[in-house]
Amino acid sequence: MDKVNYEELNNALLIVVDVPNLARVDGIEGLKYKDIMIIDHHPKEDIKASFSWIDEKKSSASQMVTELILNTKLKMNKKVAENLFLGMVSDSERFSLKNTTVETIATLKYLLEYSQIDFTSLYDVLYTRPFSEHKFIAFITNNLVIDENKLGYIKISDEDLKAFNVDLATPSNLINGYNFIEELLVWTFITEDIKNNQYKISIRSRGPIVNTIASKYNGGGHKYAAGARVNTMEEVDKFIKELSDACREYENK
Ligand SMILES: [Mn+2]
Repeated sequence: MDKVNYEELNNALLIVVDVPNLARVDGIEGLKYKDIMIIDHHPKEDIKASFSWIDEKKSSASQMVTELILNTKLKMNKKVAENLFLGMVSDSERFSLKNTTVETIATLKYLLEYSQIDFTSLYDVLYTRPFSEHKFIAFITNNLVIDENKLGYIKISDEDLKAFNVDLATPSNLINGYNFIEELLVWTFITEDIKNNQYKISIRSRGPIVNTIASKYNGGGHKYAAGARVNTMEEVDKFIKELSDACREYENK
């Protein structure tokens, strides 16, 4: 994000996009804001705002911002159009997630016609990666434990991250890649965050609702795509058991 000199700001309006908890809003330490506006497609959580546009039926906040611009006198330049395209593609996992609708595609068509951006070249930005990261994917695949309730989980240590030269954000960026595996109902990557002495958890589901479980472990998110953070391995194991139980209940229904 652009660096802002907060000292110069009086009565700032904080526009929060694509995140429902204040603790997860990046880069606002020291900012004195007078009011908040929300544009989001996550279920509402703790942020209090005078104006909220929250719509869980939208596939991405980028889709919402695109619609806002295209339906008002706001303008977008090429860079903005490119970023909105990338946001729409990545947040919907290339228009494959359940909240992708005909409206999403209509907005996309409108965006591409309006901006005339070279969109197929932009996939390079999203998907080109070093071979070491590909080897890390193989590591996850080889070490993912799948239990009798169709829960897949892996505990990734800081050493593992270092061995593959990837960072703490990498596992959560890769988790959608396990979306079409028959043997998995829910899968979770638990990554050691050595700096904060915590475990960062990403969760995806093809059945049970998981954000309610995540919310018990300092997290939240969408029904089928959520995240959490815990401090001890005991909590991690408790969390894994709870997810596994949810899988069993789902299968028994
Ligand atoms: Mn989003």
